[in-house]
Amino acid sequence: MTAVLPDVDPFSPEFLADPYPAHELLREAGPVVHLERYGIHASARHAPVRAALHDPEAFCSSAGVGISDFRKEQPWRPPSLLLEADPPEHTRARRVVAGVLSAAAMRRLTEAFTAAADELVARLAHGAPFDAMAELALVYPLRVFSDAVGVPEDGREHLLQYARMVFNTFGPRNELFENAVAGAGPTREWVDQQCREENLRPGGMGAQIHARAAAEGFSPDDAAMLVRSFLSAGVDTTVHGLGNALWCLARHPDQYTLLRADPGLARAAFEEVLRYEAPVQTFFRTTTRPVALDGVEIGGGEKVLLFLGAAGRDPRQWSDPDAFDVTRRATGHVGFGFGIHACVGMAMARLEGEAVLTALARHVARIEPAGEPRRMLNNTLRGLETLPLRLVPGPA
Ligand code: OVM
Repeated sequence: MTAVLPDVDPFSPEFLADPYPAHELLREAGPVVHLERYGIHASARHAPVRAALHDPEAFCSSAGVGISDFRKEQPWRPPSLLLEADPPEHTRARRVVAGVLSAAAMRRLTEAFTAAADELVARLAHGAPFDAMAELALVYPLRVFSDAVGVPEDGREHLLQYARMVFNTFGPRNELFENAVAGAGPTREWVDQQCREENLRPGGMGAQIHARAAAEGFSPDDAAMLVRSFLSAGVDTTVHGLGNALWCLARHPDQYTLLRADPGLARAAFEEVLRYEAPVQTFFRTTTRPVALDGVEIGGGEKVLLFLGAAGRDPRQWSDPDAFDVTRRATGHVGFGFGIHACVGMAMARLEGEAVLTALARHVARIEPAGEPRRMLNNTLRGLETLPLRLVPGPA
C-alpha cells in the first residue's frame, strides 16, 4: 500500500541543492511514502500535508517537529513552548505571542518597515554588482526585526548563526547538524541573555511578550523562552524569503516587469515566492495513534515528514506549478504551515516582503544577475549564501 523508497535522503547535499526532481518522485510515488533510510513516513503532496497540519491531535508537535523523537531522545535544547508543544499548553503560549503580533501591532510597524526598505533599496540601486544577500536580504530583517523586538545592536549577527543552527537541528545528525552546533556555545549564551526582560528595550515586542506572559501566569524563565521563539524563527526565515524573492525576480525579468508596472502586486509576488521557493522546506509531526492520511495507514508513534515546499508545487493543487507567476493566487500554499501552528509571525514576514518588493518597484528598473549565486545548504531552510546582482536604477 505505502510506497517504500529505500535510498531517498532528503537531507543529503544533493537533495538539498536541487530538491525539485526528488520532490516530483516523492509526490508521484503516493500520497504518503516510507523513507526506509530513516524509518519515517513522508508526504510531498499538498492535500495530505495540509490535512496532517489540520489534525494536531493525531499529528502532534510535542515529540519535536524535526526528525528526532523527543520521547526517545533528549532534545538538543529545551523544547520551544510554542513550536514543540500541543494544546492546551500550546494554546496559552500562542495567545501570548499572537497578542504581540496583532494586526494593530503590524500597522504600528508599517511606517518604519517601509521607510527602512525604501532607504536601503534606494542606496543599493546604483547599477554596480553587489552581494544582495550580505547587503540586502540579511541586513534588512536583522535591522527592522531586531529594532521591533528591542534586541540591542551589539551582537545581532548572532541571530543569524543561531537560527541557522536551529533549522539544521530539525534534520538528522548529519554533517550540517554537527557543524551547526559545534562551537555554538557563545551564540547560544548570547541569545539566552537577550531573551531576559532586563536586556530588551522597554516597549519593544520582546518586552511586550514578558508583560503578556506574566499576565497569563508564565514565569519569567518561560516568558524568556517565548522571546527565544521570536529570535529563533523571526530572522533567518525572512532573510531567505527575501533572498529567494530577489533571485526569482532576477531570473524572471518578465515577472519583475509586471511588478514594476504595478507595485500593488508586491504582496502577491512575495506570496508566490513562498510557494515557489519556500524558505522553510519541511517540518515533521509525530502520530499519537494509528491514523490514515489520504487513505494510507500510519502506525502510532511514527515520525511523518511534511514537505511544505514540495506541496507548493503539487500539480494536483496548482496549475503550471513550476512557473513563477506573480499574478497568480498563491495564498493557500503551506509555506507558513497551516492550522494551530501556522506561522504566528506571518503578518510581519509579509510586511517585510511587501516593503522590500515595493521599494524595488519604486527605485529599480531592472534586477540583473551579476554572477552565479552560492547556495546555502541547511537541513530545513532553502536559501542562498551569496547572490551577486545589479539593481539598475530607474525613476519611480
Ligand atoms: C521556536 C521556533 C524555532 C524555529 C522555528 C519556529 C518556524 C519556531 O523556537 O519556537 O517556527
